[in-house]
Amino acid sequence: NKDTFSWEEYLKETSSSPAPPSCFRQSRIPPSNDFKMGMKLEAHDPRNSTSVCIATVMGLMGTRLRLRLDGSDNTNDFWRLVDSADIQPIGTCEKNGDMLQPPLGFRMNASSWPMFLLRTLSGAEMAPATAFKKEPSKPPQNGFKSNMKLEAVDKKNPYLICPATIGEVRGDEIFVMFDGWRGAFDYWCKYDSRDIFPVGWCSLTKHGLQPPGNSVTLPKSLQTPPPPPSSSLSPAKPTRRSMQSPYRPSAPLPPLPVRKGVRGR
Ligand code: MLZ
Repeated sequence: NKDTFSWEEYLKETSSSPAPPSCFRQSRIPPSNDFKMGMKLEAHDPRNSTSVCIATVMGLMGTRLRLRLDGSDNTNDFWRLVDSADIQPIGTCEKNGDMLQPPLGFRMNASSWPMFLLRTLSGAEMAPATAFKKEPSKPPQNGFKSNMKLEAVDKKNPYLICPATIGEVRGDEIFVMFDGWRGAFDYWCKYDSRDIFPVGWCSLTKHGLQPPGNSVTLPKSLQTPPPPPSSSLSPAKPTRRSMQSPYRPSAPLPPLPVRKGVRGR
């Protein structure tokens, strides 16, 4: 079937190999997703990670949850794995002697937070403790090598997981290049990022996998090398580069079949 992406064919087509599963901070056997729509839980505010907020499950995809902080608007949804250390059952914060915080950008007056919290939690369906899975430990070292293939979250479109290639390795960081998108979505991240997965993860967890983009492939000699990792002070920013290829075939390849669909953004 020409319209469905197959890693097996693609790896052959690009004469490349997948990064070994042991390189990733992911369970070898993906955890089950036992959450349900509408369930409430505690989550660290992605925009203010020291504060713990109430979140509602707005969607489920594979082993990931689409979350919205209660009291925030609908434009700041974020995704977390069911075995993320960023989420916990309701009551955890209080048990630790902490207080639940309004999200950054709480849409009401701060003085209405205690009452809002009370109302939010009364009668709410709380995600059971058994749905939260233990976060896997970090692999002991960065085992990635350039040109290895993987599946990675597109940070600009975080509902998407896409085929990607390791572009460069520097210390604890890796450069993730999205196949067929000319660098527009590439980023540096730590080797133990929870946003990267071994080849086959999406298929195993029944998460959609976006097929590679259809941008042209340039020979390595014409490609711009990736920029160095950003300093540890600022979060890794995706960097736009004009011309580069997501993969380096051993010989020039015919162009990939053009897939219809929306591009850019
Ligand atoms: N903005 C595009 C999505 C591009 C995703 C690329 N992923 C590497 C769209 O709206 O379809």
